[in-house]
Amino acid sequence: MATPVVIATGNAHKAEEIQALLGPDFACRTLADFPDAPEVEETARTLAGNAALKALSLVNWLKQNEDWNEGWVLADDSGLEVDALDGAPGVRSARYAATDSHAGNTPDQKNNAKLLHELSGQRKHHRAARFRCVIALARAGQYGKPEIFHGVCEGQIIEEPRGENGFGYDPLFQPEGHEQTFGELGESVKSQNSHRADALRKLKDWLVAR
Ligand code: ITT
Repeated sequence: MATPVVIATGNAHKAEEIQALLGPDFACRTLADFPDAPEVEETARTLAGNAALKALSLVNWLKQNEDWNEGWVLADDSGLEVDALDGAPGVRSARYAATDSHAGNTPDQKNNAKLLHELSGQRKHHRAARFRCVIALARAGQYGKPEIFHGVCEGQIIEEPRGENGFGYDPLFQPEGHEQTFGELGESVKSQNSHRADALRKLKDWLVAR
């Protein structure tokens, strides 16, 4: 029987990628299946801190409101790190274009436009960047510390968006070893090479080894 996993995300693209990467041995639900679960404010200073916050708050909510004790709760906090911008947008990737530091997520298009603006005039060799993904995995129904898995994908930021696939900064990110962006390359390449794939490979190895 497939292992139940509740993914603590409101980002449908991210959820789809995680479901595809985990494969048929895992039966995934997302926050879309629990519309009353509260939104978690991402107040931590690191991706790992925010991933743990999102996972543990959903464990608590599911236990108290749905009497949910089955399987795992998984949260992904991810972002883009650009060398020429001292690691920005980093932990603020989802709200990079916001002017108010407490504002919620800003649209991908605005975040991408701000990134290009900040990098204008920077030559190719100054546009090195990487996606990072941190996944927190907690046992449903238990309040213990979650297991943390890190994934990374190196690449560079191109000068104008290309491609319609994926989400977020994908049309601007050219992974190492490719001439096209994740926006152009599509799921089959992203599911092998991405920061999320890297973190989820480690998670699956950990589940098999325990
Ligand atoms: P949840 O917190 O509900 O999971 P979110 O979109 O707010 O969804 P994060 O706080 O982890 O997720 O922010 C991640 C942001 O980083 C995301 O909105 C994108 O802008 C960017 N990002 C992360 N992974 C990405 C990917 O695979 N491709 C493109 N952009 C990505």
